[in-house]
Amino acid sequence: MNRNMDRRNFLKALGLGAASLAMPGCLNASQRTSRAGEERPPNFIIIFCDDLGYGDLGCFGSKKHRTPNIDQMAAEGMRFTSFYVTSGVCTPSRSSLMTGCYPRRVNMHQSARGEWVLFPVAAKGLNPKEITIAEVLKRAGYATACIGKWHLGDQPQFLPTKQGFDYYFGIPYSNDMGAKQRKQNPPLPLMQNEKVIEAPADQTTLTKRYTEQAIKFIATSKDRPFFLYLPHTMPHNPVHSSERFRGKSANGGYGDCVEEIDWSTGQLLNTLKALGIDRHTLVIFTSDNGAANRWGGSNLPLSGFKGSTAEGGMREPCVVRWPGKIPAGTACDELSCTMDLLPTFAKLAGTKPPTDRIIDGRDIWPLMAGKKGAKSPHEAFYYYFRDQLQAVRCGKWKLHLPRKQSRRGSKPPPQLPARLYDLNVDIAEKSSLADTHPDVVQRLLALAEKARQDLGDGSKKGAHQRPAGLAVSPKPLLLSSK
Ligand SMILES: [Ca+2]
Repeated sequence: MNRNMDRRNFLKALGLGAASLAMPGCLNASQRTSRAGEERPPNFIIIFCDDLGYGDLGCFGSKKHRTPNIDQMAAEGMRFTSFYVTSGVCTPSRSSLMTGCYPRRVNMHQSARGEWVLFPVAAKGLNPKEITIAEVLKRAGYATACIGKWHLGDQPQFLPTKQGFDYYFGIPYSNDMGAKQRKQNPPLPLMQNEKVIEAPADQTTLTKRYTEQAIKFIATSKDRPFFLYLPHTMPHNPVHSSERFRGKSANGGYGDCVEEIDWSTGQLLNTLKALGIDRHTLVIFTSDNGAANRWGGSNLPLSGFKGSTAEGGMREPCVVRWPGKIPAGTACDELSCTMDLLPTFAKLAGTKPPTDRIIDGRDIWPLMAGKKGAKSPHEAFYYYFRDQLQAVRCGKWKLHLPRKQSRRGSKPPPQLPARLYDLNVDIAEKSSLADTHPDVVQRLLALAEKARQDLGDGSKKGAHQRPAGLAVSPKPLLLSSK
């Protein structure tokens, strides 16, 4: 891109005239505070894929997918190689990104009916009383937008616009939850703010439309700090991509999606450069959980898949870029997680995370900044599957707790023994050292007990859980009649 291309020409090249920049919920030029030339709080962009695996990007070892833009982002920034989500599935994982808390803390570890995620017309939703990362930043003067898949409640009181986002464009839950897959469900809704604008959503153009919406939001918000949360619908199955990418990758429809997301990421980074805000913007690229054991994704070299507490279910590829602030071409293997983004962003925005409640995340700016000797702020990290605590990590050690297998069936579930892995040398969790390191097992069991008391385990409640939101008579999201 020509660096001298001015904003108008750039936007024209993207097919975005000035008129198309008028977006509901965004302030106009006279309402904005220009901070150009001053040391100002950074903009934040979180690109959050759905079910993208640890081994699905070139910069994380994929030989199948062409991801030059994300690889370039990694070359200009930092790869986090021990970056976790708090669950192997969508809803609980997203509740942690939004609140900086474990899913059980905010009671979003399963649906009101005990399912592993929320389904359409769910009674449950992220409690509006929780203070989301968007609310923290909005209170600090940020423009905020959520563009993509939400999945934290589809009732009016739970939608993004009620959780700190000025603007919302996207689908409220997974792309396999429409009437096509389950007859009792409403057609998959595409929403703008609180209104269904298309049903069923044309999924082939979703990534493209999200990208256009994201660019519009960035352009409209460029003179004030902004927070863009871009939770892509892809590459969650059923995979769809626009014509330009369809059938072009070496890995079927899944690879097509990944390559379109890579293109999308390049478009956003080019937009930041063209608008002159590249050096004012921290961009994070990661995923909500690991790849599933079918559909074409890869978690290699990790073992396990989406929905499990193996590393492959919960350790995500993560790239962080902020020119001039995050050292280029580096990697960080210290344990960190999506819960850390709320306190980290709060600090960088010159504000504080909520102080009236427990926040599990910690400020990881020293890690991102490449501060010499910086260590993970977490004594322990807990791996839950639905309501069950299944594993704990402390430093290089990961202990899979002895437990009954959760699978239901006619036979009694088998008892699983404790398994201990040194993740520094055994990232694929192949050789248990439980027998030779009983002291480490005891130490991690004690940490697990702390989590049980605090967050709960199975039907046992924790001492410091907070309630989810609950709708009395949930209704489907339908295309409004004109
Ligand atoms: Ca997911």
